[in-house]
Amino acid sequence: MKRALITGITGQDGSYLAELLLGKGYEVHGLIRRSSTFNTSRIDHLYVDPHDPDARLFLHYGDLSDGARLVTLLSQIAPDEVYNLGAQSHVRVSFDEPEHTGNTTGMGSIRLLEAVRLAGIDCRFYQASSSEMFGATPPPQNEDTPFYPRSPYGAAKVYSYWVTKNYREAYGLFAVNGILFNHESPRRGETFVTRKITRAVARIQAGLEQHLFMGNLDAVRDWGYAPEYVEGMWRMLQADEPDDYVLATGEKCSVREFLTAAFEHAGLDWEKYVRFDERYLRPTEVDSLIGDASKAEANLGWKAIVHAPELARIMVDADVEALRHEGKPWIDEPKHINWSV
Ligand code: NAP
Ligand code: G4F
Repeated sequence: MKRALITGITGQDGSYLAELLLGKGYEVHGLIRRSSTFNTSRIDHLYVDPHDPDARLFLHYGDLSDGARLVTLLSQIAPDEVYNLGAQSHVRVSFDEPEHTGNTTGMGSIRLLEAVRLAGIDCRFYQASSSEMFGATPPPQNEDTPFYPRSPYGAAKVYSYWVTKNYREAYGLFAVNGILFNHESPRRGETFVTRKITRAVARIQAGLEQHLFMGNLDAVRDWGYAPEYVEGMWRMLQADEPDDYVLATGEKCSVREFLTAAFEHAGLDWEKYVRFDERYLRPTEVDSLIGDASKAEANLGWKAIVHAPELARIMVDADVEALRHEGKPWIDEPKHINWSV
């Protein structure tokens, strides 16, 4: 049985990746942060009491700011695969908390890499790199595109990208960077723009809210569907050689277009409800991210299936359903990914 360690297991991607790996028969270990309230809602459905002999998901308290704890955990767990998904992942928040973002999103990665090295284990390492690293460099962006980060978050991810590459070259570690463009789902955090929109659509339709306050509607992103992207992460670690890969749909969509698709799906005209609020602007914006994932398609057989308009419909349906059930928004999430491509 293969053993994996996931940092950020309580996040959007961590929860889908844990599902994927458990489905493949892995023993999965997750790093979780101690918090005064429960923070495991995205993985509660996967949890089995560790006393149960069939339990294959194990959670460990820890933090990417605590290097000694990471060394202890790596030594004890001795995973075959490490997925570093933990981060302060919100770009706008990184302008408010630049030092904290640098400490977790940047330094957290080298602490984990160093823990792998000090523990002396033989494992493969995935680093959650980001299209945000391309920042001001115009699209289309691929693995050869120069980085020009436009936020403390983007700069911290560039640091993590390079130390991952450095540990590959310096120590022969099977370490890869997945340079992922925006990917969303009904489990997306409520303050990222897609989920903020689809949640508002459901609440406006139900008569619970009248307005949605937004920032820059002209920004262009390449939005894909998160469950497909965690499959790509796994494929990167199964390759014969370690390498860095872009994952993206290759299709552009502005925030305004996503708004239109989401509101139209609920039979609403967004212009009646959306208001501008400058607090959602960023000191420096990333205007346009559109990825070229042809290397991943050629080498890993990975290709995005769900594109932005369908993604908007999936997310609106899930948020409408969540209001009905007053529970988790992914109860009836469609299982329609076809991995034959
Ligand atoms: P997310 O939902 O915000 O999840 C972030 C995870 O990191 C959460 O589990 C969070 O724990 C954990 N975390 C935060 N600070 C930590 C710390 N100091 N120590 C340990 N864990 C910590 O993010 P996501 O969308 O799943 O993204 C996963 C990774 O991919 C992130 O590194 C993100 O930057 C990167 N990425 C995401 C996208 C995207 O479009 N989603 C694109 C490119 C790259 P709590 O639950 O306790 O907060
Ligand atoms: O949803 P967003 O906050 O995502 P952003 O900044 O693109 O970052 C996400 O994708 C990155 C990959 O490229 C990840 F690395 C990162 O961790 C995160 O997952 O904002 C998208 C766009 C921005 O241009 C923003 O200015 O939407 C614009 N926007 C307009 N109004 C808004 C809003 N963003 C948010 N969060 N809230 C608004 O009201």
